[in-house]
This record gives sequence, structure tokens and C-alpha cells, in this order.
Amino acid sequence: TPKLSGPELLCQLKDKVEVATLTPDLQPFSLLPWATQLPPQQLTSDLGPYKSCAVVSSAGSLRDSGLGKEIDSHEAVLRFNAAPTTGYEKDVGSKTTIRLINSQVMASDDHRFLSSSLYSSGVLVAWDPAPFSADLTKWFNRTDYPIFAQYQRYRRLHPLQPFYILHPRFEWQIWQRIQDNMAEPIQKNPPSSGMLGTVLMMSLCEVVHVYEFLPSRRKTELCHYYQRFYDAACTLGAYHPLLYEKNLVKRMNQGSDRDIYTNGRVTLPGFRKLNC
Ligand code: NCC
Repeated sequence: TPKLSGPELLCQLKDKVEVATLTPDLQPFSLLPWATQLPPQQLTSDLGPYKSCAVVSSAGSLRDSGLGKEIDSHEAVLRFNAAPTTGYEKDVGSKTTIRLINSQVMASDDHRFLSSSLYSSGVLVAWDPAPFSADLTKWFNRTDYPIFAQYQRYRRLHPLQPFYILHPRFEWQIWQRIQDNMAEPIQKNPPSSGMLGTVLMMSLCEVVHVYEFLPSRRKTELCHYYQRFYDAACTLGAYHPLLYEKNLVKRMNQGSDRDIYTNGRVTLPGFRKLNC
């Protein structure tokens, strides 16, 4: 594989990845009564464009970062899964514009997805590890977790909150960008929420700052800033091709290495701003 430069990688990502969400007209959903609960328009036509955005990884290295004010200064802030702000404002801020959640969070009892107030502000975007084909009918018949049953329940309880489901094409198109730019075969599991959220924001924002995805000098085995649980796999990956994702993001970074080291901050251009 020829090693592409940062700008070349950025243009590939822009050209070959489409941020698509499910709409009521898509088969097999169009045949189901609950399809009307899906947003009629694509997420990318409803949200943004935003000037400056923050993607806040859930990494333990956000602890004692003092990055909260900086994170909140961005026009839009994306957070992941069960990551809280209450009690952690100094380090992660308090603004949540979009929350990207995996289907495991929606389905598992301990997250209390349907009742916890954690999920009730901002725009929700959900995804599920779908079969590689990204075929909607195959996926519908074999989701990793019961994403659609939970979606319907949540929508009935919170009908006014915007809530999108990512098209499985999106996760596998990003996976393909990672694989095509690595010399070795990577595991056939979808990229982490962190990677999906970063590309999602690149399609909505002029500039995207990603915090503690590439770990700073605060790098730690503490998995999440909000939990006393230690596992280096949270930072390095096991199921997700996380190390490869991070390699790609490092190559696309337009900020300095010093910024990564001291602030855990990566700077990426939004797709609209790119001249390919
Ligand atoms: O841990 P998770 O991700 O919720 O973290 C969100 C994203 O932040 C980045 N991250 C996190 C921790 C860390 N030390 N370094 C990091 O770089 C990653 O990019 C990560 O995606 C997920 O991707 O959805 C994931 O979700 C959890 C879990 O389902 C949820 O937290 C809910 O409890 C997965 N953990 C397990 O399945 C046990 C995790 O593998 C990926």
C-alpha cells in the first residue's frame, strides 16, 4: 500500500465516506408501521453547519485535564455512550450537542437508556455493528443488539428529541478507509464510536477538535474518566481496530504534536473546507 499524505487521506475520507442515516422510505423499514418514527431527513441536512466542534473521547486521560472551558467554547460538542458531564465539568465541560451511542448502551439494563436523564438532552445518534455487506434487510434480521426495539420504545417516551440511526454503510466505509491505508489485514469489526463520531463531525463542522483520542501525557490505563475501571485495551483496542483508527487520525492531524502531548488535542478540517 502506498502511504498517503495527510491531505490525501482527508480527501479519501471526504470522497468515499457518506454520512448516511436511516429514513422512513428505506426498505425494509418502509414496510413497517414504526418507520414514521425515523427522521424524514438526513442528519447532515438537519444539523449544522457548525464553525468549530469538539469531539470528547471518554478516555481516562481526560481526568485532571482542565479542558472543560475549552471544550464548551466550541459551537457543537459530541459525546459518547454513557459519558456524563455532571460532576466532571472542569475536565470535560457541560455542553452536549450530539450524543453518539452504540446499540449495546441502548439494550443493556445497567445503562437504563429509556429512563436515565443522561440521554435526554441534545441530539441522539445510534449505531449497531452490522454485517459487513451493510445490507439493510440482513442487518434488520441480525442486529448485534436489539437497536430497533429500543429505538421504538425511546421514541414513544421522548417523541420530540431528535434521534437518528446511522446507516451501516457509514461504519464499513470508514473501516475500508482504515484497511486500505494499512499494510496488514485488520479485524473485520466496525470502527469505534470515537472514529465514527469524528468523521460525523467532520461532515458538520468547519474545524473539529478531538480530545484525548490520541492520548496526551496524562495517558493512563484508567478506561473512562467517569469510572474506576482499568484496562489498557480501552485506549489500544481489542474488538475495535482502535490502534489503526488512531494511526489514521494521527496522520490527518493538522495541529502540532505538542498539542497532542499537552492537551490530548487533535485538529481536523471539516470536509466542506477541504479542497480536493
Ligand atoms: O468506551 P467507549 O466506547 O464508550 O468510549 C467512547 C470512545 O472513546 C474512545 N476512547 C475511550 C476510552 C479510552 N481509554 N480511549 C479512547 O480512545 C474510543 O474511540 C471510544 O469509541 C464504543 O466505541 O462504543 C465503546 O463503547 C464501550 C461500551 O459499550 C460503552 O462505553 C457502554 O458501556 C465498549 N466497551 C465494551 O464493550 C466493554 C468499548 O469497547 C467501545
